[in-house]
Amino acid sequence: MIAKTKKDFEKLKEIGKICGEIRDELVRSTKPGMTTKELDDIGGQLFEKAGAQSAPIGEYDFPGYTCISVNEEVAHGIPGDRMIKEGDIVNIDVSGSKSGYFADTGVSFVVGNGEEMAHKVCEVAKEAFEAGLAVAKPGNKKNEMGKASENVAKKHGLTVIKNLTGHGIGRAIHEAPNHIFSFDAHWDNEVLKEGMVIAFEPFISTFEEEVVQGDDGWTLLAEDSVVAQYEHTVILTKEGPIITTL
Ligand code: M3C
Ligand code: CO
Ligand code: CO
Repeated sequence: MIAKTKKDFEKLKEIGKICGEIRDELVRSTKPGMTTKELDDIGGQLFEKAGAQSAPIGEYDFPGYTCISVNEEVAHGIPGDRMIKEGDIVNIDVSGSKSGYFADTGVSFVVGNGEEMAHKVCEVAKEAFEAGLAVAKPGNKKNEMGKASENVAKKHGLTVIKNLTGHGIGRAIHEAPNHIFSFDAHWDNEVLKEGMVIAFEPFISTFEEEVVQGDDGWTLLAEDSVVAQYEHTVILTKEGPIITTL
């Protein structure tokens, strides 16, 4: 969407704050020995307390309030009886709506102490997000964001997952612009606009460039590499980006 009115900004910030707080609470609650379903149930309670709705459930009938993906699971992991262990790389992706406005945010992190490479991909995913955000200005080409994020991955000897992209958001979880690439998609000439609301979400890998669909019809899997994501919802303005999900 293009945010225009005071109400648009207020409502986008309200649901952004709710999703950001749920994400942070789920990260804090993640302990070895817990199942991903136990974590997701906390997310469900927090959505209810905030008077907000889970977007995966509301928009897609996804079997969970949030998406929780562990190790080889990269995204759209279904909360279930998988037990979280020390050293696991966990992605918590929280998206929701309130009063018809949406937000989407995600983070990957290592539970306790893990392999150095797992910590590194998480840090680089955040750095790739920040590099894209630095050029997320009305009037710039959308592809500047992808270029900046791919350059960060390359600098660290890592790759970007090319078949997962960011997206427009606002009055639905996924809306125009349909794809915000995290790599140099040179054919993409679209220009960023004042008030545009986007979810930018680079996925950084140790060497792969694509994820594959799992047998459950939801989970997106890495075949052999370690992958991390970092995502926020952002309103673009000429005064600078407003991150609703901080
Ligand atoms: N929040 C998710 C979508 C959840 S709906 C099941 C997203 O938009 O960030 C992703 N899209 C692709 C991978 S993760
Ligand atoms: Co998301
Ligand atoms: Co998203």
